[in-house]
Amino acid sequence: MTTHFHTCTLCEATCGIAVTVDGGRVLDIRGDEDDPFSRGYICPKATALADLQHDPDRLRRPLRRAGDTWHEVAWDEAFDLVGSRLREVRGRYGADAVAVYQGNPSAHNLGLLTYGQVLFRGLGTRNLFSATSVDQLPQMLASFLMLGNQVLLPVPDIDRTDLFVCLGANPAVSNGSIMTAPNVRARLKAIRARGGQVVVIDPRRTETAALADRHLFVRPGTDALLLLSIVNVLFAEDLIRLGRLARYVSGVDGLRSAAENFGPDVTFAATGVEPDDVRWLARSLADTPRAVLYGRVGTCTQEFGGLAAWLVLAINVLTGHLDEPGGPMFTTPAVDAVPLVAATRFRGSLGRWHSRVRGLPEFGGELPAAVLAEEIDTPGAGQIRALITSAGNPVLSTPNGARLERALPGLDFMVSIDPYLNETSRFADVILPPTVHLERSHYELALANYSVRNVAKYSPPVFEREPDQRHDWEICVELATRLLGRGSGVLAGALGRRLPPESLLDLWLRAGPYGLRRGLGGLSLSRLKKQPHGVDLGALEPRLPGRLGLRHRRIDLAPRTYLDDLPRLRGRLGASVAGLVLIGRRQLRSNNSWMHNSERLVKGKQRCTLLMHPDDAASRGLTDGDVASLSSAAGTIEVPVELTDAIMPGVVSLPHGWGHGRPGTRLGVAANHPGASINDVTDEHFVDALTGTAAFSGVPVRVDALVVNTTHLS
Ligand SMILES: Nc1nc2c(c(=O)[nH]1)N[C@H]1C(S)=C(S)[C@@H](COP(=O)(O)OP(=O)(O)OC[C@H]3O[C@@H](n4cnc5c(=O)[nH]c(N)nc54)[C@H](O)[C@@H]3O)O[C@H]1N2
Ligand SMILES: Nc1nc2c(c(=O)[nH]1)N[C@H]1C(S)=C(S)[C@@H](COP(=O)(O)OP(=O)(O)OC[C@H]3O[C@@H](n4cnc5c(=O)[nH]c(N)nc54)[C@H](O)[C@@H]3O)O[C@H]1N2
Ligand code: SF4
Ligand SMILES: [Mo]
Repeated sequence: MTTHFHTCTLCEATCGIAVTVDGGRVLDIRGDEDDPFSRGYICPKATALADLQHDPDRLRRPLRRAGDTWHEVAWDEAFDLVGSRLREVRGRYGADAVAVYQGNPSAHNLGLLTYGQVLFRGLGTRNLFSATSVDQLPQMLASFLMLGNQVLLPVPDIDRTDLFVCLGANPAVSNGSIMTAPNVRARLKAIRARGGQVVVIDPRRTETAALADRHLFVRPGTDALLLLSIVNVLFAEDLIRLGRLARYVSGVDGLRSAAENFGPDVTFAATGVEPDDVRWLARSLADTPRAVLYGRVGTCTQEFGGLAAWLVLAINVLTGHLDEPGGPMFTTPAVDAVPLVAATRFRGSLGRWHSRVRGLPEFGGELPAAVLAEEIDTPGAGQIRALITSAGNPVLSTPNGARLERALPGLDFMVSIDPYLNETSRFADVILPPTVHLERSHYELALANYSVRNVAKYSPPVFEREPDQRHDWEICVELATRLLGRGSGVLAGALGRRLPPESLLDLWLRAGPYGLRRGLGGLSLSRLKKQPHGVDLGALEPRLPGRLGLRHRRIDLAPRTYLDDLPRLRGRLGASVAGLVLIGRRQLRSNNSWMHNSERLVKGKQRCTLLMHPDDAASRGLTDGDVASLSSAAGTIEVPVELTDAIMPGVVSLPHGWGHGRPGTRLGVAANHPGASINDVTDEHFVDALTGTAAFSGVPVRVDALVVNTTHLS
């Protein structure tokens, strides 16, 4: 029996785990008490890593399709097949004919963040897609346009703040996002224990609201209006306090005039937030020395997500909180992404090209996932003919996944790099299954940049992989050598052989802020290996103006891109909202679309329910537990209704990532707890027109009692 220390990477909290192993099986997974950051905390999902490890449904060798059946093939055969078919498509139709979708787990995967990018970016396709455009894109755009670097994202200094205003996030359940903070519930409680306040602004009185001093309902999709009113009050009441960074701030007057006609009395009808509450919010943010306005996925994935993300950052600047203790701060990570991308195109870009069918803009080299289906199913020059999915399940995760599902069989070729035969990968011609968490080493390359303390941790694999298993990065290197032509393909191959991701990590650690430059005791991979619980590198420190970079030595409060989008927002003021709108929610025992094959996570009562206010239910003849039809412009699904007054009247909420009842998958447990996919109802045409980000919040829907009333639920 041995105990290994590793990291749970199912969500962004990245808790340290202690994994006890006996005879090749996980006996037990606990929180690692000696991890200086997570201190023994884990949520119920961590133990499900054992189910992932031992899941009989998990693929370990490549699968090749023959009609409706699959057979295992050797790796070389699979690589050669994928290589030749993709080369064929590229040869005939050009580089853009091969699309890529990179999903959420890529963010935690050292191999995908290194050699994955060599392959996917190296393909040179304009049809690059990822979870970014169904998630944090607006926040990255704000950092790019206002601070000059899309990866320079501020993190709430939650451990020192005295006012945490939480907009469109539910960290008590999501465990924090762009705020890596193990045991965020304890950190939220500590704010109140030290006399501070937590305020939640959300169309649902959430689990986070239950820990807060105040909760305010806001109508879905109207955050930008609410925020503009806060800006309006800050100027009207002379509450602007630029503080230390004043001389770097530009665009103050532009922002003042932008907010001029959006006073709290004007926006009230649309947002539902009382003018007095808006004034109270503005004054509290201005008058609390250590305060932060934190906006997350609910503010991004909506019709005005771009504007909302701009205004969140702008308000933090106007009130003098940016880069101050207790405010939104910047990390000093051991491997620092900011200088790594500062000189490159990864610094940020918007609209360098547009999607072929609908003309939505490129961002950071990618197109919005909302156009993926139409780019496949709309004939003509430039049509997508082949698709690579890597660590993504876009059939369940992207708006109108049902259309994508209908489009995928029309591809000439599809390959999925994924450990499961799931809702998306079942359409592939070849599935290349990588090793999973406990079979590989881990360093949190990306998310350590967004952590509430500076931390670094390296974990070796818990299990030795079987000889015929491949890591993600090895799969990517093999494909790169077959696809990227002589120059970069050979280079990728040579690099991969000589410099596995760990070696790159070592170089970056040594060159980083705690590396050898800081003297002989600096961080390196071998040093980290001697600290299996990780190292704490201290609290966040003020980093501006240094981090603004030489090309952008200012904080721009009024970028043209946003000012030009304001007329669209003004149009929203008068728009009447009749009927119901749909929002999403996350659940503690659920992790996006892919952990429902763990019995311990799905057991118990059905969780894929539609939350509805009792008044809305009564007027439709619905009672608790009834199955109703939920329909939108995009489609219709059937869902059980759960009544609660914790949701705003006129709003209904369904979690995402369900809908496992599809034929042809190999997910034995999930198939018994299928639920319905919210993304069969979300609408690929309902996006933030500025950024192309999917608008999952505020989708107009109808809910009707089913004629045949199935009152009993399994
Ligand atoms: N309606 C609605 N839709 C949403 C959201 C919402 O709030 N509402 N949220 C959006 C957000 S924020 C996100 S991030 C996306 C997430 O959606 P996706 O990007 O699709 O990611 P997941 O659903 O997590 O699916 C992960 C896939 O990767 C596979 N996988 C797991 N680990 C690995 C690995 O190490 N390597 C490889 N190669 N594969 C692996 C899994 O089997 C699974 O197929 O969903 C979005 N969709
Ligand atoms: N347990 C669990 N944890 C997760 C995940 C998971 O699937 N399960 N997914 C991970 C991922 S990929 C991500 S990106 C993070 C996301 O982490 P969070 O950003 O915390 O996301 P959610 O928990 O979805 O919270 C979004 C909140 O926005 C609210 N909301 C919806 N529409 C609006 C609106 O228009 N305005 C406002 N103000 N609020 C609105 C919703 O009611 C919800 O409470 O969570 C991560 N952690
Ligand atoms: S909060 Fe839960 S899922 Fe997230 S990293 Fe920690 S243990 Fe894993
Ligand atoms: Mo996400």
